[in-house]
Amino acid sequence: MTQDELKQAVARAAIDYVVDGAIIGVGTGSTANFFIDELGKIKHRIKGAVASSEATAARLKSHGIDVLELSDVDAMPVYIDGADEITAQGAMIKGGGGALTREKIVAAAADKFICIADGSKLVDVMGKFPLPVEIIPMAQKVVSRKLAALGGEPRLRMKDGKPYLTDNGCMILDVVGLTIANPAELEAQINNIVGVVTVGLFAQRGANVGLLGTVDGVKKLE
Ligand code: ABF
Repeated sequence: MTQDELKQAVARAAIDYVVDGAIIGVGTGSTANFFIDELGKIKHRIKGAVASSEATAARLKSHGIDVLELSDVDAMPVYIDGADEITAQGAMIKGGGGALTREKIVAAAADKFICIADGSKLVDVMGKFPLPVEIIPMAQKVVSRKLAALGGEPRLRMKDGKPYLTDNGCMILDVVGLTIANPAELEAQINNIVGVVTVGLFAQRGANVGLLGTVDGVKKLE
């Protein structure tokens, strides 16, 4: 099976976690896109969705799914999203797609986080994937120094020869060379660096359920 077929399989499996009549939190990335396409087939069963990025909002709307503002939503049973790395305990590195801040906000508002990923995302120890850290642009140098002091090499994410800017108008430092033995501790440390908006470690609040696409079928972490 191709990686896309594995992503499609977990996207289909995630439909089982959709609560009828509810508002669904929806993530960002290629796996989340497959989920949105599946959600479009059963849009009559849901009240609407909260998007974690402008790209996800656009894709939801293209399927005729009502996109609601998080500030207009009281309850959200599930948030469904991908990850760049995930451990057996449900801790994740997210943000490869640049949407980590809104993903973390929408995930925090949901009762359950269902992570959908192809099996290659499962790791024993996170850090091989560069850790995204969203920052206030003026803080680039001061935050970079603090991240280097934590043992990583921060690299400013670029796009078309200019600093990449998130939906929030912020920059991203991708930190390479980390071996993240204690994800929750590192998440707290980086959260405390002045100028950091969001760190792409989802460990203090990780996934409640992980659905992993493998050649042997969809495996469930929980
Ligand atoms: C998103 O899913 C991001 O946080 C993460 O980078 C991305 C993974 O992308 P893909 O599903 O395309 O592998 O939630």
